[in-house]
Amino acid sequence: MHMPPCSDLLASERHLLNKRALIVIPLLLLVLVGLFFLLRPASPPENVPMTDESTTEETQEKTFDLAIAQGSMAPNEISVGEGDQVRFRITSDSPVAFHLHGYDLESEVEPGEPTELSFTATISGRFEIENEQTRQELGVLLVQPR
Ligand SMILES: [Cu+2]
Repeated sequence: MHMPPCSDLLASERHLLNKRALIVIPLLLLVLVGLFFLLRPASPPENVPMTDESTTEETQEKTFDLAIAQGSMAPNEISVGEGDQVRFRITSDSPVAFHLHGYDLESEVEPGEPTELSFTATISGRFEIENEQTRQELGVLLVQPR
């Protein structure tokens, strides 16, 4: 008696299926990895430049602590951008008539009484800050145009 041919046939078919699986599975993995790399970098670059633009173009709120001692102010140069909301917090060791030229804002500052001066920097340019009582220059405000 001889062996039925079917077992031989099955064995060769199984062998063929294994061969196909060896080719198809790595191909599927390759496609999945390719899709992963194609889709992954798409999201971050869209968000990054947006935040950079908003910080350079939008006006800002800026607060400066200005300390006057023995007739001189620190810092004596204040730089802002046109349209910025500016707030000065001024302290002095002696009574001072704080006068910002150009904007023509004046504030009396007494020792031990921090005084606030708020304004919008609508005019660009270089403006003198003076102690109106002594006619001494305390510093300058620089407003950069946009
Ligand atoms: Cu003045």
